[in-house]
Amino acid sequence: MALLTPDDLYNVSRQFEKNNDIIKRATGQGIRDICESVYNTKLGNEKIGIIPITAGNGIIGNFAESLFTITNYLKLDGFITNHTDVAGYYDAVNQNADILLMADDYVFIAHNLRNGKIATNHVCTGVIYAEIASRCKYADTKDILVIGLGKVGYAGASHLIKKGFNVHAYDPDNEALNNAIKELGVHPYDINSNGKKFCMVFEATPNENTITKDMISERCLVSTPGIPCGLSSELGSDYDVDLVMEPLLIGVASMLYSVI
Ligand code: 2YC
Ligand code: MG
Repeated sequence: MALLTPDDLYNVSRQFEKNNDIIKRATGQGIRDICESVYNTKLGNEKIGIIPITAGNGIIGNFAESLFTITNYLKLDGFITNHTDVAGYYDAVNQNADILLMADDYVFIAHNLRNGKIATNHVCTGVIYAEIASRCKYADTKDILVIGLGKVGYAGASHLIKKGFNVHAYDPDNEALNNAIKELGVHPYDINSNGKKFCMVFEATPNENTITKDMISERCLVSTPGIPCGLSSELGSDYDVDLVMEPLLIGVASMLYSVI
C-alpha cells in the first residue's frame, strides 16, 4: 500500500470540499448523505480520539491534523492525543473517547469502544468510492467498470455486486481477477477489446494512466482513491469527466459512519 506523504495532504480540507462539490454535481448528493444511506445511520456528537503512531515509517506530517479536519467537518468532537502509540491510546481512553482512529503502515482503523465495531480504511474507502461511482445520475445502465482488484478494489467490487450492478473488472494480476470472478461473479473486462464503454468507473490502483479512451464514454464519472491518478489530465480534458479523487477524508468519513 502506498504511504501518504504530507504533500498528498496539502490543503486537504480544500481538496475535500472541491470533491464534495463534484460528488453533488454528478450524483445529486454530498458525502454525508451518501454515507448515511450506505450505512443507514446518522452521526451524533461522538468523541473521536486521534492517536499518532510512530511504528514503521513513523508519523506522517499532517496525517493526524487531517483526521482532525474531517471530525470537525462532520461536527464530531475530535482531539489528537498528546502522546503517541500506547501512551496515546491510554490518553484517548482516559479522555472518554468513543471512537479511536489510528494507523500504522499496514492498517488504518476506526474502533468504536462503545459498541466494539471496528473498520479498516481500505474496505471503507473501497465501499464509498464504488458507491459514489454507482450513483452517477446521468447513467442509464447498471454496467460499471472496476479497475484494480486489490484490497480496496475488491471491497468496492463486492459492494457493487451486492447492490445488483453488472461489474466488469480488470486487474493485470490474473490471480486477483480469477478470485473476483470466482468469489464475486464479476465479468472479466478485456482491455484490448475495443468493446464496451463505461460512464461509471471505480479505479483503485497505485498506478497512473490506467484509464484509456476505449474504456469510457464521452460523459462519465470516474471515482478513484488511487494516488497517482488513473485518469490522465489529457483524457480528463478531452472527455467530459467528473473526477472524484481525494487522498484521505472521503475514506475516513466512510470509516466513521461504518462504526456508529
Ligand atoms: O502519522 C501516523 O500516525 C502514521 N503512523 C500514519 C501511517 C498511515 C499509513 N497509511 C497510509 O499512508 C495510507 C492509508 C491512510 C491509505 C493508504 N495509505
Ligand atoms: Mg491510480
